[in-house]
Amino acid sequence: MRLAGSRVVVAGLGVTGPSVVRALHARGATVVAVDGRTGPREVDLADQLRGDGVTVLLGADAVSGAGGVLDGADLVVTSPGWRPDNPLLLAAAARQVPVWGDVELAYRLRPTDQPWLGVTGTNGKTTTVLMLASILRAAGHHAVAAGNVGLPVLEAALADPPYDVLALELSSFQLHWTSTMRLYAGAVLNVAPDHLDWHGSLEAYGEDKARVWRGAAVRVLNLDDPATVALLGRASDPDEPAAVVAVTSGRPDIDTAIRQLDVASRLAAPRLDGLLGVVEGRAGVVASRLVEQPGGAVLAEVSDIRPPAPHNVANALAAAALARSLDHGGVLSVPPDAVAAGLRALAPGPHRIAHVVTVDGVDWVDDSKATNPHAAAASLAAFPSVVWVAGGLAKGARFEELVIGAADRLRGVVLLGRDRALVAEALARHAPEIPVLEVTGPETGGRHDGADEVGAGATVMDDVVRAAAGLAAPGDTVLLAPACASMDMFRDYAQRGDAFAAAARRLTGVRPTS
Ligand code: UMA
Repeated sequence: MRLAGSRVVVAGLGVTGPSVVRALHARGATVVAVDGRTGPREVDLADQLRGDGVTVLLGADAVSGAGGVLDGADLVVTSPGWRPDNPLLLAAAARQVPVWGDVELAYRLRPTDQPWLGVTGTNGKTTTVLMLASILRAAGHHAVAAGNVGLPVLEAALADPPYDVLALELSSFQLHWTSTMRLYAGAVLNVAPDHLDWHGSLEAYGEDKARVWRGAAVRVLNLDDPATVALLGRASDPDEPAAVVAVTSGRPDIDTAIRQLDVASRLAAPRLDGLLGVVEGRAGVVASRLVEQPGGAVLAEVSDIRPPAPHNVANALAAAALARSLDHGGVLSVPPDAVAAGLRALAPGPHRIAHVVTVDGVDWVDDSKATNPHAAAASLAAFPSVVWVAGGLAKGARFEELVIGAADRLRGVVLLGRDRALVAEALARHAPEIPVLEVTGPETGGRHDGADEVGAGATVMDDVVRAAAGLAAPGDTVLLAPACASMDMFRDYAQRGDAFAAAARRLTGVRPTS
């Protein structure tokens, strides 16, 4: 599609939208940008963009799909969070106006010799792309992590000077709105129920995740996650042969791995071109047609991976497989020792099982990034005796399995947020003996209702930590692992984690160190 002279509607002016507007405007498109919010941030941004000649419409009417916004439109470029059943996007579909996501647009505009590597999965994506970018940089390349991790893909793809390679965290939302995008190599880490309200079903969610493999030369998957193995079976297409590289945090056995893949794909067994796993504390390639040494190669020590929890070892091996695939394919050189160097250079991200403070024998830990039950289960499994702080927006998730799995580690539970009753019900059913305290507070009632006030829950955290302190005994961990999204009370998970950490320090009288 020729962008110059075309009329493009840009849906959303959050983190992604401004990069889309700028890219389109610079290419001579007539841009109409819309956002349902009318807060001071949106008003300021609208003023700036109007100054550049962009039409900006704010408020409920602008995103209703009515009122002529779509008249004459050749294309809609949507921000990732917009649901497919949003009235504006439905109206575009009814008029047969194509809808792209920002990732699709970036793919079409990128330097054509720039390879893209992508990571998706319910959990671990951010950590894995940060590992991947670090490995690529250790190999001497100008590389960056972009996408759901925070840096809009367009900014990375159009950067000057251009990046040699992009390490992309791709959410199911972003993948949903891609059509022609083809990665050089794509990884699926795991698939567990999340964002079901957006996708409509677990199956549709999985299908969108599998788009990370579509047309890729190399498909990487986590063998430890049966749902991912099954997804590979469903996504296998004889017309699109790809190399398959599996990773496991356990001892890798090539025959077992091939059998697992065979079962998943039923008829056409996908090729297994590489298997990465762990043998006696050393992480590396154990069997591979893609590596030079048939006997395998050690890529890193498990102690190079921080934290060395099993799920994180699988993340690191997926990052290693993606990076090394460039080398095997003759695209960019990534020597084996860049893997260990890249992993060692990486500092753990904030709000991911981050230790806040220890007072009176109680550890306070912020895992605000655990925004779904699957992530919270991994987090709870890391501590023997926990006062669990949970709740927020459930996004269609259920909490039964999580509570059953964690019940014997729970000292007590403090619940907050709009959907806390769902967690409370699961606790009442499966762990009735565990004390549960509920904290109520101001809630914005959802993120996209045009409300200007966000972060109204910040003060509630003082009540939360007081309640948690009352339940905790020496040796316990007070763990914020909400299993829910934050946007009912906070701007995002980072603000929720910061509020928790600040309240814990206030309560315990400990000043922040930085
Ligand atoms: N909006 C409307 N109407 C709607 C929906 C949104 O007007 O129906 C407006 C909002 O008022 C807001 C803008 O659209 O101004 C927000 O768009 P968005 O929700 O797509 O979010 P962005 O700010 O563009 O951020 C997005 C990702 N957000 C989501 O996918 C929800 C960010 O991931 C990502 O970092 C950013 O793009 C980078 O380009 C965040 C996230 O929560 C971290 N991701 C989910 C997750 O990790 O679970 C997928």
